[in-house]
Amino acid sequence: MRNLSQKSSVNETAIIIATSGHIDHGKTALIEALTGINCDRLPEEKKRGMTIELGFAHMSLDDGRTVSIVDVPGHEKFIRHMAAGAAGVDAALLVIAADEGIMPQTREHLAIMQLLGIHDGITVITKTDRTETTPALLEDVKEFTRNTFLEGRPVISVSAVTGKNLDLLRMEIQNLADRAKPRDPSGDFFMPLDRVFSIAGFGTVATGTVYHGSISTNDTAEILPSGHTGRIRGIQIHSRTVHTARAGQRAALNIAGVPAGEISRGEVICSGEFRPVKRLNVSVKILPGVRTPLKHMQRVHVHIGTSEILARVSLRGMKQIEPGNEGNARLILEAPAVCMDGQRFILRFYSPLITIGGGQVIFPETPKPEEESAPAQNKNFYAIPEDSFSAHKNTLRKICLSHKWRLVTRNELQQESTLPAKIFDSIFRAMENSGELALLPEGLVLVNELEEELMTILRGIDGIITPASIRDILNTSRKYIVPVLEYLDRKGITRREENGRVMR
Ligand SMILES: Nc1nc2c(ncn2[C@@H]2O[C@H](COP(=O)(O)OP(=O)(O)O)[C@@H](O)[C@H]2O)c(=O)[nH]1
Ligand SMILES: [Mg+2]
Repeated sequence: MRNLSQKSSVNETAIIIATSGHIDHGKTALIEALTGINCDRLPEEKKRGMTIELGFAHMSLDDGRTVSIVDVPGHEKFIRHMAAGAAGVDAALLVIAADEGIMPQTREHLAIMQLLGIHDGITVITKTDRTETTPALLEDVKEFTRNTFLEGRPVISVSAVTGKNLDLLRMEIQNLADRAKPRDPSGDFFMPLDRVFSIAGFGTVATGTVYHGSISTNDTAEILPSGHTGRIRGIQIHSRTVHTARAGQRAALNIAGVPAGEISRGEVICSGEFRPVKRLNVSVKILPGVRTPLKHMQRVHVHIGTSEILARVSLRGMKQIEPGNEGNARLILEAPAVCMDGQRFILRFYSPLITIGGGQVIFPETPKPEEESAPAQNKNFYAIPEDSFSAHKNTLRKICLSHKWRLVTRNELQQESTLPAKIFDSIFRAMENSGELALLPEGLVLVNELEEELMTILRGIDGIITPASIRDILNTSRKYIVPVLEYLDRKGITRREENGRVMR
C-alpha cells in the first residue's frame, strides 16, 4: 500500500491463478522467474527457504491485461493457508519437479483444487535444467490428471534457473486468460479476508480475492462474523489506487473506523444482507483415496473462504459416506461462518489432519433465534426450511417424470415449477450433486428414475444399441435419445462403435 495517494488507472485483471504442488518443487522460484516478485517475504520464510504464508504477485500479458498470482505453501502443515489462497481463484498452476515427480502434496493440492471447483489450469514441470522431463514422468502426469480439470490441458517443462520455456508458459497463461469466463461484478460485495494489517498514516488494510460484486471508495461495508462496519477509505489493486474493486480481482481495502486488531483472516467483508450462520446444508464428496468413511457426527475441519472452522457432520439418516461417494449433509459449526449459496469448501479430518473431501453449500440455513440476533430472512441465503426443500425437490422430480421420455429442459423445468430462479438453482444443484438428476447436452434434464428405467432396457439389448432401437421402445424421438446416449458415453456406461453403441 505504499503509493496509496497516487491515483492511476489499473489495467483490467484477466484472471487469478494459484500455484499448487509439493514443497520445494519450485513454485515460488517459478513465480519469481515469471514476475520478478519474490513471494517469500517473511524473514522466517527467507531464512528457512520455505513458503509459510500466502504470497501475491502479478504479471502483465502482452495485451495489457493483468494476471494475479497467489503463491501457496506446499508443506503439509500449511494446507490451511493453501486452501484459503486457492479458494476463489480461476485457475491453477500445478508445479511438479522433474527430479521428484508426483509427491503427497501434489496429490493433496490437486484434490483440493478439484474440490474447490477450479476448472482450468496448466501443469508445469520444473527444474528441467537438472533432470530432463522423461516420457515416464509425462505418462505419470497424464495418468494422475485423468478425470480432473487438468486432463487435456497443457503440460510445460520449464526451468526457473535458465528461463527455459517461460515464454511458452506465458503464452499458455494468456490462453488461460482468454478461456476464462469474465465474472459478473453486479450484486452484493463479498470478499473473504486473507490478510489484515495496519499501515502508519492509513490505518487498517485488509486484502483478499473478491468473490462477488464490487465495492467503491466511500462505500460502507460490514465485516462478519465480528460485526464491524467500516468505510472504504481507499482501494488498491496490485499497489495501484483505484476507485472500484470487482469480482475476480485481488484487492487491498483501506478501511476507516475499524482497528486492525479487531478483525482477522477468515472473516468476510461484504455489503448486502449476508449473515453469520452456524448450520450449513451442504453436499459432500469424499475422496476415493481416503481410508475410512466419513461417519455421522464426525468432527472435521471445514475450510471455507479463508476461514477454518471445526464442525460435526450430520448425515441425516445415513450412517456414513464411503470414500468415492457423495451425499447431502448438514455441518454443525462450532463457530459462525459467512458464506454464499453454492460456495465450495474443503473437509479435513480432525485427527490425523488429512484432506478427506469437500463440497458445496446448498444454502446457508436461517439462524435459530436463540443462536443469533440477526434477522432470519436474507436475500443472499434464500434460507429454505427443510420440509419445503424436500417438497420442492419432489415437485421437480414429478414434473420431470410427467414428461416421460420427452425430457424437459432446465429452463422449462424452472418455468413449470414457478420457483424463483435463485431457489430453483439451489435445489437443482443439490439434486445434481446428490445424483437425483443429471443435466444433459442441449440443457435436457434426466431424473434418476428415468435413467434406471433406461438402464434396465439397455441391459436387455443384446449387441449394438442405436438411437432408433431405443426410440421405439421408449416411444420418443431422436432429439431426446441422442443427448441421453452422449451422457451415458460420458459416464462410461456406453461406448461408441462404428454402427452404434455397446455397453461397457
Ligand atoms: N535447478 C533448479 N532449481 C530450482 C528451480 N526452481 C526452484 N529451484 C530450487 O528449488 C528450491 C525450492 O524452490 P521453491 O521455489 O522455494 O519451492 P516451493 O516450495 O515449491 O515454493 C530452491 O532452492 C530453488 O532455488 C529450477 O527450475 N531449477
Ligand atoms: Mg514456495
